[in-house]
Amino acid sequence: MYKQIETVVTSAQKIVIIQADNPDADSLGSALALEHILGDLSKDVALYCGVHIPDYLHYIEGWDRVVDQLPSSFDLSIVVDASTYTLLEKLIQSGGLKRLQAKPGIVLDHHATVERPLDYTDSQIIDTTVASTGELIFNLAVSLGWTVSATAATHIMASILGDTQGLTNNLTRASTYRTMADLSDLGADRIVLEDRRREYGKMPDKIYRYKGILIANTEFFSDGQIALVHIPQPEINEYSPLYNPAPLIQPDMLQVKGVALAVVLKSYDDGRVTAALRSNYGFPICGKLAESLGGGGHDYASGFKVTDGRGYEEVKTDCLAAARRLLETTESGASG
Ligand SMILES: [Mn+2]
Repeated sequence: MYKQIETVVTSAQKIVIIQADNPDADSLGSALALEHILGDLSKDVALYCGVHIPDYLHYIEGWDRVVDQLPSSFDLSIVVDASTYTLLEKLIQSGGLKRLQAKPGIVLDHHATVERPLDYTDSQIIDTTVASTGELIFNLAVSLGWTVSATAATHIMASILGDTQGLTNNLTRASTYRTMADLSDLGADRIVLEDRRREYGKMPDKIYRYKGILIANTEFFSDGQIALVHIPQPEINEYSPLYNPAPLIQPDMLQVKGVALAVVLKSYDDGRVTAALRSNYGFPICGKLAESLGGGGHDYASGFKVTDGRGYEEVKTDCLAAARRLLETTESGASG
């Protein structure tokens, strides 16, 4: 497949890199790394994401080159860190997907659990053995002899640190450390990267106080195994532009004794309900739980979106019921 990717890239000049509607450090780091690697191959590279790159990712230099419009022309698209139509809704709504499908395409991803997989191209690498799509891109570049500059290496490092939560979750393998060492050799500096991330991750005092509200609003279910908090539209309006509420509260929810699963549900005025799911080590249920509600993701981190008219209360009930079933089949404390 690496050779097929090489052939497709070689015959293209204008390349657009596509991030799905849930940009994170991996998708952004992957897109920017590819921008540099392909730029060094003298390609013209454009970066697309249908949604705004969240503020907490602005420590990754180059985020402001990502735009929400496809370029007027391109020869090739590369979707990074996603392989499902479900996460390309903005592109579908804008008619952009048809333009993608009319040209050669590449899909680079590491998610195992996906609904409605992208099926318009056979040039796909879905590698579930890597920690992040950035790591996949690094392996691809090394294998094809493509230059990985210090800047590209830094972006790949950001992608790995993002998906592994700083090399602490189960996506981290021995090979991930080897890749991190290779990236260091190429000039990526983790200390500088972490310092920038901390600086950009600082919250306004208003958000610090909002965290207290979220803590007060957290409900516990199933003998304290499930922590759940609801963020309704007015709170999304007031706080989301300043800070993403889920990462603000979810790590603390998982630090409550007895909690296996942390659920953050957002409900919107248009009827949409979205969920961010995180679980503690030993409870690898997030991917399956999200899948049962039309979403997807990893064992310990996933999400879903309900747009079929079910209201918040109904989605909450369905999510809790599915979570209980999955927790019952998971031996407490079993190694993940
Ligand atoms: Mn990823």
